[in-house]
Amino acid sequence: ATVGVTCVPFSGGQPKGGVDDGPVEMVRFGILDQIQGMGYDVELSDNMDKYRSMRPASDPPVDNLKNPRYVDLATRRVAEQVQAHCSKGRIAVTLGGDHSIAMGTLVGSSAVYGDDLCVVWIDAHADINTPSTTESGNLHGCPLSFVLGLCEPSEALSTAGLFDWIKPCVRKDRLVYIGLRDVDSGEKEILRKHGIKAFSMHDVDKHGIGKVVEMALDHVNKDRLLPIHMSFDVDALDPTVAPATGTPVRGGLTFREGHYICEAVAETGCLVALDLVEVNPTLGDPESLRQTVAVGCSLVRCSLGESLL
Ligand code: DIR
Ligand code: MN
Ligand code: MN
Ligand code: MN
Repeated sequence: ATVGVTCVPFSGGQPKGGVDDGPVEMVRFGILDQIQGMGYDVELSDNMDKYRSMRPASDPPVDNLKNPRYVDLATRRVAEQVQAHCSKGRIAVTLGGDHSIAMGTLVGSSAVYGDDLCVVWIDAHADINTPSTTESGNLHGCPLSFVLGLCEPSEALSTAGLFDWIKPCVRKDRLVYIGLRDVDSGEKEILRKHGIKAFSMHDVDKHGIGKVVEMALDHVNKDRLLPIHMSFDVDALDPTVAPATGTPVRGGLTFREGHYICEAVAETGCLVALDLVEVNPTLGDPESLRQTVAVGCSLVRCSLGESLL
């Protein structure tokens, strides 16, 4: 089997620099050799430096959204690169970068797998703000509203010609969350209104991770036959496990709980795309950095089946 890796050194979806160095550090840590060492062929998307040079000279907010042109350009490129991998039957692994890049990864994978695509979103946050509900204006808090088609029409965005290439491409009943613990009130309303299934840290405490993952997969993929796109924000893990990330929230997944999710998804044999995002090597001391990069790489390997016997 072949893994198609796309490195996305991109930080335009949120205000902190450094998250664009996440993929660089993961590659330096040896993730590509590690995947190859597991017996996969690895195909690397070309020219990752292009992402850095895509930043427009002028990019004022539109509808409160920050860096909208930069995010539009970068995510559109991500979509092309992920679609190219998926259409060749490769498992598309995308290393971020902030979570806004999931607009691109989901457009890319769904272009190939269509309505069948199941999305398993592992995060402390719901990332489902719309351009009208977002308080921060950071697009890494918004990717799901775009791909689910939940954004209200915006004259400002359409006049600027932004994000008009993103059509609703993920079904609401094929999205499930694990790890939530910091959800904005506007987002809670969206989850309720659309009946989107979410397992918070409360549910993990209550049922245990084994049961939660089983219920989550039952919800989106009862017979374990549909293709799965897992989008893993490293801030889903507890900050003691993954400290080097932009918006850490206490009370997260343990090292084992995070790995269990990846192992269980690997066990289905249905994984077609994986995002590993929000590793920010510039936040914290050298040991926090090493620990976070190492855990990010380890989650990728486990999702590809490293711990299966
Ligand atoms: C918040 C934080 N809901 C926002 N989101 C984060 O800015 O929309 N996502 N940190 O990862
Ligand atoms: Mn998050
Ligand atoms: Mn356009
Ligand atoms: Mn996120």
